[in-house]
Amino acid sequence: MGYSREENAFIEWYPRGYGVGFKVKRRLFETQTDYQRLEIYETEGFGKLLVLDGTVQLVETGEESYHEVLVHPILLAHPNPRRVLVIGGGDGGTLREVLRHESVEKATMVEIDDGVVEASYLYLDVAKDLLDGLIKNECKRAELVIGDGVKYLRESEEKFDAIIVDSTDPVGPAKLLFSEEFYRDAYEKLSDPGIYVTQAGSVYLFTNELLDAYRAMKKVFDRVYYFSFPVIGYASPWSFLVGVKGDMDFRRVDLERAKKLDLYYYDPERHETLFQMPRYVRKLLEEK
Ligand code: AG3
Repeated sequence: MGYSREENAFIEWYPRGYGVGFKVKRRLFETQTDYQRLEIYETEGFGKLLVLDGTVQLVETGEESYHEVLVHPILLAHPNPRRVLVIGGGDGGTLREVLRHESVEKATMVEIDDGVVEASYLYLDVAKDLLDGLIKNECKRAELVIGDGVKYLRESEEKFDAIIVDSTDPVGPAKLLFSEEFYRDAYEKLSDPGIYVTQAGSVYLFTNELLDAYRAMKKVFDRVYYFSFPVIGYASPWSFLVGVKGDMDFRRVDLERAKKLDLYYYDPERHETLFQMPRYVRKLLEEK
């Protein structure tokens, strides 16, 4: 675990000495926010790189590999997502994808660290215009709340058709987002039908954290699904967990609506390929 910064490379180290890295030209920005250490690098071949507490959050070239897959499968499985909550995701990539769905009337992004929003607006070409609008509170269909997602959800009096957790790993500020208690709050605030998705770490390297989250979600949601996908910049495949409230089948997506989105990375016509996994992971999930 940890990371190394060499003269011209940034490497994130996962357990057992597995590394994911980028050759970098220079570091553009570095700061300690109220919550974490934030760095932005210019990479050689993947645009800019955003790092929080030594963990890779995204590279500009390839961020679709994560944002499309986090957002579109669940919103295309839901019959009519109108109200969406994003927790985390301060770089704006997730919200940007949410707003591509015409059915979405209002989306709220609750990010704990305004340092991430500001640095992403200033340095990253991910969702600049959107972040600018959010900061000025000028977006018609979207709003930004700087605050703790756990608290926000607990105190919210609204219901959401979809809740998307785009967090850092389950340590530090994000730990509570992977707790049974939080899943209960989320379930309560989902409409019926409603759908929840969270990123859930590397399939191979964070298997225990993944199983813990899966087990906790099983206690709360009516159905829980696992899927994984290669994500550029992370120890792939990366896992995602989906929780459903009410009667909805996450194995089916609306291909008519999908056509309008003109996706680059996630392929709704091959939706079933999301569900492939190593046999031992399937066995472990079945045991739970
Ligand atoms: N969300 C972070 C996923 C976790 C990455 N973990 C890691 N590299 N160890 C990404 C935010 C993108 N909107």
